[in-house]
Amino acid sequence: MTTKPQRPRRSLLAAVAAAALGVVGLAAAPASAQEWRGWNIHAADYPNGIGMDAFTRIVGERTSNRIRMRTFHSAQLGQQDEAIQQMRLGTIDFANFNLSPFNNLAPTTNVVTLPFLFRDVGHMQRAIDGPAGEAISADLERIGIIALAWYDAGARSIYTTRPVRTPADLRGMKIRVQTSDLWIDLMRALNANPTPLPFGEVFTSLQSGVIDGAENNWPSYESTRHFEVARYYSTTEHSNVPEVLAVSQQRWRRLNEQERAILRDAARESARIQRAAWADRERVSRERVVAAGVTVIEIQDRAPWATLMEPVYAKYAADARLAALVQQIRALP
Ligand code: BDP
Repeated sequence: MTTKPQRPRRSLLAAVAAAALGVVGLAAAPASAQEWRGWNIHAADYPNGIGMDAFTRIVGERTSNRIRMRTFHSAQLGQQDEAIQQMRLGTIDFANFNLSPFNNLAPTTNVVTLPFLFRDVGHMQRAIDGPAGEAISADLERIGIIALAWYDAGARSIYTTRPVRTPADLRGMKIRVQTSDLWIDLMRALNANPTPLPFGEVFTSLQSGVIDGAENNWPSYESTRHFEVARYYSTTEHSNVPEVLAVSQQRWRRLNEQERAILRDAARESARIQRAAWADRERVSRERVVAAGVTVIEIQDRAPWATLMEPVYAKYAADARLAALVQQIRALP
């Protein structure tokens, strides 16, 4: 555990006693030497790790290391649902999250998870850098998370241990999803059997036959080596849910305006770096899995898939506020 700044209300006596006992974690750290802990589910060389490392480097430089940040890559600090809880409690200070694990906590994140909503990456970026991002930031702030910038996560497609060409092929197959009601309903709408599991358990679950498939973008499919056990990748491209680079409200509250501006700028710069790295890695990951003998099933006609998604829209975009956001996103160029 890192040392945390002392709470102002603690009595001097308690502080002295704690110091005398050498209680780790209770001793006061000078405000000038903050050490922030960052969570990343991916490896350091994944585009998101590259983006986060740029963020921490820029913040260090611009605050003369007054704010020192360290990212723990490869889910060293736990899986994503625990990490979200830790961030709300303030034991993780910053992180990059996919927005789907917030679906049950922050309603507007459902909108950007909705299947077949975005026409392409540009459309997704205009939404998340604009109206969707604003609405989601407000929602996340209510649960103690301050959104600073948005990362790309490409299109998610279904990959399986048996070939899937049409929605009918998915019937009854156990498909891993992120922990989100929307994702469970989405898979049900496709007549699959949704199985929520942490990202870190997907490989062994595929291997042991607990699940028959999962869904993700090219870089995650490749970097996790899921492609070694699920050999069919069907380009359904059913969701383009983006990601957030965020800090915990507990930390944010203690920053002054100048420091906040530094963090916001650094986060935006890191997003530019992540997005460029993302575009490259999508191509490279696809090439790698194809070279490794994966069968890519090109889904030419997505209409039969999209039609089945009506119940998902009826349930998750029915609320007036969310429906308005969907309309606003659709109206974007
Ligand atoms: C990846 C996201 C990561 C998610 C993972 C998942 O970058 O944040 O945890 O998908 O499916 O694409 O759990």
